[in-house]
This record gives sequence, C-alpha cells and structure tokens, in this order.
Amino acid sequence: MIAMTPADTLLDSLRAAVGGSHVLTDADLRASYETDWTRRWHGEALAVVRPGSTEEVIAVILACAAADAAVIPQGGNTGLVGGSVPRDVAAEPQVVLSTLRLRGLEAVDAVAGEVTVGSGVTLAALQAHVGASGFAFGVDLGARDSATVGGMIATNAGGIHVLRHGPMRAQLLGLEAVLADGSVVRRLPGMVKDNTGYHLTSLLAGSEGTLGVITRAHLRLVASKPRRAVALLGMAQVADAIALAGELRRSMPSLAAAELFFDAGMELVLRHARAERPFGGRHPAYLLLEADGDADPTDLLAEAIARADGVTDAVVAGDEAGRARLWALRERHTESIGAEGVAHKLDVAVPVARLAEFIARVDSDVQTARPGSATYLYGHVCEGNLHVGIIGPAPDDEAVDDAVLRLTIELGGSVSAEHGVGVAKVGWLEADRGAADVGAMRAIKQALDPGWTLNPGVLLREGE
Ligand code: FAD
Ligand code: 2HG
Ligand code: ZN
Repeated sequence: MIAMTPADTLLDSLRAAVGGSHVLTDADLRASYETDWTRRWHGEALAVVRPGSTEEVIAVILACAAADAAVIPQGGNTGLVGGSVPRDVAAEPQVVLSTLRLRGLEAVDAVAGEVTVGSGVTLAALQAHVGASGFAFGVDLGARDSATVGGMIATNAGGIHVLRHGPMRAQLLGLEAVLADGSVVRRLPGMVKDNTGYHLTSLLAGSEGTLGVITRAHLRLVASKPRRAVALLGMAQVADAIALAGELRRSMPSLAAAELFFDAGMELVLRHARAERPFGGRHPAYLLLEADGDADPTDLLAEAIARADGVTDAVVAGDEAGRARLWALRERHTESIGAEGVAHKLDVAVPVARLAEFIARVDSDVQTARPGSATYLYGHVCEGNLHVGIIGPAPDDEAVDDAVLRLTIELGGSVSAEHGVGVAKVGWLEADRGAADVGAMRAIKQALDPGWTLNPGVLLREGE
C-alpha cells in the first residue's frame, strides 16, 4: 500500500470541493497562474483551484487551512506587485484560488443605478453589461480585458477616471467575502447610507487578499456620457502641465481624464507599438486630456486648450479611431517598458504641490543608486500619481526601488498609490505608514486570519 502524503490528502479534499477538472496540478496548466504580469514575481503552487460558487470557495479555504497550506487569491493576474502569485514564504504548500469562474452578472437596478456581480467578472464584461442599460462604471484601466472586479476591489484599483469618480472603494456599496475560518461576511446589496457597525466592505477594499476572498460585489454605477473628445498636448514645462490639469479640473466639469507622460516614454511607445507620431516635433512633457458629455465636447476642449498657458503643440480627436490612437500613446507605456526587460515598477503618489519636484529629482536618485538605468514616468496627474518604470537593475536588486520610495516618503507621499503593497513594497510599509498604523493592521490580520492562511507575505510578513 502506498502511504498518502499530506499534499495528496489536500489534493483529494480540493477535488472533492470543486471537482477534479478544476484542480490543476500539471506544470504546464499551472504556469500562467504562477508568474505575474511583470514577470518579476513567480513561485510554485501545489495546485490551481477554480471554485465555481461561494460554497466551493469556503470548502477550498477550509481544506487549505486544515492542511496548513497558503491560499493565494487570484483574479485576472494583472496585478503588478506580486500579490497574485505564489512566493517564497514559510507556508507550504501554496494553492492558487482562481476566481475566474465566479462570473455571475445580475440584472442592473436601473432605478438605483447599481448592480451585483461575481468577483471573477472582468472589467470589460462589467462595462458591456452595464452599458447595455445606459450606465457606465466609474473605474477604468488599461488591463480592462483581464482585470476582475474582485482583484480591483482587493487592490482598490484607481485608473484613469479617479479625478471624476474616485477609486474602486468609492464604487463599492457592499460585498460578500469568505474569511479564513470559512465564515462569510455579506453586506448585499449594501447601501450608500449604512452606518450599522464597522464598514467591513471598506476594510476588504485594498486588503489584497489577506483578510478574505471576495466572491460577490454590489457596485454603484454612473451615468453614461456617450460623446467623448481626447486631446494630446506637447508642453515645454512640467509645471505648466500640472497647473493646466488642475485648472481644467476646476473649470471644465466635463474633464474625465488627465494623464501625464514624457519624451522618453513617448519615444519608447512609438518604437514598440509602431504608433503614429502625433505631431511633427518632440516635447519634454505630454498631457493627455479626455472630456465627455451628452453633447460632443470637442469644441469645448479645443477652446480650453487654446486659452491655456505653456502649450507648444496640440492635437484634438473627436472620432473613435483618433481617440484610440491618442490613448494608445499613454496606455501602451506598460507593455512597451515590459518589452525592454523585467521592469522595476513603482506606483507612487505625492501631494500635487510636490509633483514637479518629484519629477525633477527622481531620475537623479535612480542614477545615484544604479547608474545607467532607464527611467520612464507616466501617470494620473490630478492625484499626483506617477508610475516609475525602471529598466536595468536585476529583478532582485532593490536599490532603485529604495531610492524612489524614499524620495516619495520624503515628499510626504504614498509608496502605493493604486497597485497595492503586494510583496514588492512590504519592506517600505512601516517607513510610509509608521509603527502604530502597521501594528493596527497586524492586529486586524491576526484577528481575522490567525493561521496566516490568506496570502501570507503580502502586505505584512508573519512573525515580524
Ligand atoms: P490579480 O492580479 O489577480 O490580484 C491582485 C491582488 O488582489 C492580489 O493580491 C490578489 O491576491 C488579490 N485578489 C484578486 N482577486 C481577489 C478576490 N476575489 N478576493 C480577494 N483578493 C483578491 N491598476 C490600477 O489601479 N490602475 C491602472 O490604471 C492600472 N492599469 C493597468 C494596466 C495594465 C496594462 C496592467 C497589466 C495592469 C494595470 N493595473 C492598474 C494593475 C491591475 O490591473 C490592477 O491591480 C487590478 O485591480 C488587478 O486585478 P486582477 O483581477 O488582475 O487581480
Ligand atoms: C497605468 O496607469 C497602470 O498605466 C499601469 O496603472 C502602470 O505600468 C505601470 O506600472
Ligand atoms: Zn495607473
């Protein structure tokens, strides 16, 4: 008789929980779940498990907890901080819990302007679903075809419309989540006005899979503004671009997005994405603006730009193909940098008043840390949120990460603006938040997940 190993016993329990065809143990089938989008983070899972219901999620979590195995919640695996894939932690084995089968779409409540969906629904599927009822969803981001509602809640995703609608937490009215002991917290539908006790929904938003596995969410919707116009401005001075975005946000209520990027990133995208150069000349900084409305906002946007200071070149697109061409110059930064190598990706926010100073100093700090690195900056200007992509240093060399994050903290910013802490920034959490805040976070983790079953190593390290 062959003795069963603990791993065999766990696999049997998982198969009993979700059915054999949804427990992937073959290395080829596991591979895409084990490496993250950046290729900087990867690890080995005993299995990838794909529950199809809340009850199955409960069974998976209880089986893993009983076997002292870690559960790594995963949605679309588009996260950029290593939180969605197995990693080097004491807990063994690790099981990836994929939410991709939790893709229920309930009918839109058109009177309230709300909808309940499964956590494995992709952003694109959500947008299509609510769009058919004349609504839009308040958060949008470049990974829309793969990123899931659960992953976006767990990271409190931001994206390109935060200036108008706020981040994911601001769209979230209620949710259902399975905790580490198999109990289910459920506030569905959840209401805009709801002061009955601790707001667990908000706590789970941004918890990065460390406190519970989100299974369903109730989301507020926004009115669809079908007419859009996009402008790309070439600017000589960064300070002018920042000031203009702030001014338009105040004076032009139809402003829906304001994105900043720079010459190095523009040239990289033009090379990798084979995109069309938008103007004859090159400029130090570029500001992309989007306006929307029930009526065509093209003229309004063009007039606002004509009045603006510091604009050296401008192109405005009201048609769909033209808008997409301009957006591609911004949205394709991520893939173009990725095509250069495994990037160090920092996602920081500084007070808008310090943004120009951050931009002026960051590359010199990077060069001091690791001379010869290539630094690309791009981001969401109204929130002072910049993405810093650095090519050059080895993936496990954290010198440039440290340089960028120290500068961010010195300027009073946040080391994680929208992607989360993941495993990438755990080492800088206390420098940013302070000992008391981290102590409170650790107490919450300990209370809700005393066995450190859920996403150990993300956000906090056990035993520190
Ligand atoms: P995953 O990557 O699978 O997981 C992310 C984290 O959430 C992990 O810690 C995971 O454990 C946890 N998690 C996932 N699902 C659940 C669940 N159901 N319950 C509990 N925990 C869960 N982010 C932005 O904020 N703004 C952007 O503009 C933006 N643009 C992007 C553009 C590109 C091209 C790419 C590749 C990424 C971009 N991202 C952006 C990052 C990423 O898309 C977001 O972080 C997104 O929210 C991740 O969703 P996901 O389903 O892929 O989650
Ligand atoms: C964006 O704004 C995303 O494009 C991705 O948040 C940022 O590539 C990145 O690091
Ligand atoms: Zn972003």
